[in-house]
Amino acid sequence: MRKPIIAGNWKMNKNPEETQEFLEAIKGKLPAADQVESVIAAPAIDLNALVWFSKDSDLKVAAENCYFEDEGAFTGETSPKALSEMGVDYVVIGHSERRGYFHETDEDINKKAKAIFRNNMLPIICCGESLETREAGKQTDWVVAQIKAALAGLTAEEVSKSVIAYEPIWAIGTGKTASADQAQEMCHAIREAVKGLYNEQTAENVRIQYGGSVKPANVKELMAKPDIDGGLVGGASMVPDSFLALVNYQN
Ligand code: G2H
Repeated sequence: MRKPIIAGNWKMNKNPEETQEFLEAIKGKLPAADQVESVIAAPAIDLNALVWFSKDSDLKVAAENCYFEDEGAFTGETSPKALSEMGVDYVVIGHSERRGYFHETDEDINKKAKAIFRNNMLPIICCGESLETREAGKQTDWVVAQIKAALAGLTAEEVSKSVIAYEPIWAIGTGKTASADQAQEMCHAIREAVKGLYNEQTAENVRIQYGGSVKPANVKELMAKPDIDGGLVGGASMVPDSFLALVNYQN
């Protein structure tokens, strides 16, 4: 059985003080870690507070990005080695905002996935099509190609532990959620692609999230779908009560 994984993605929001206030508000209210994995992906400047909180709670911590080299003369980048040493669990890679605004390529994302495993963390690998691609009916080929490129050279064992987040670009921050059926259809296609690239067991193990305007009102319906194992949530993860409603969706 795959464990559900609900991850907040704060994007470029919250300073360390606001992070502390958020953590105070969710203290003692997260679901047990053996039921649901609760994760927050936060800006690098907030990670220290989250890691300290996570030591004594069921929260897991994600960075929103990292570089693919461990250290060196790369001004302004974040070292995956340093993230791992400070206690970060996951790194989100390939978010459509990084691909779009910062020109991240499939090759960069693949190198980052390898760097994350090399440093004993796990990737949350984002994929998703634009409205134009969906309207042309090419969404499945597009997303499968992104996944194939991101996973190139990873072992079955690594892919088994990975998280893939399907986020249709047209549903991000727009209030337009893909229907639960549309989300399920693509998450199933991703699992089938993993089966073709690796094997049945790897496909059964890999966890696939849906992202794009997930909120307390639609999380249950999405999570009821057989191939949706979690959510990557932006806007609705930034208010403590809303984040708590999402991670406690089973109650
Ligand atoms: C998609 C998502 C979080 P939102 O980017 O990754 O954001 O839930 O605000 O659509």
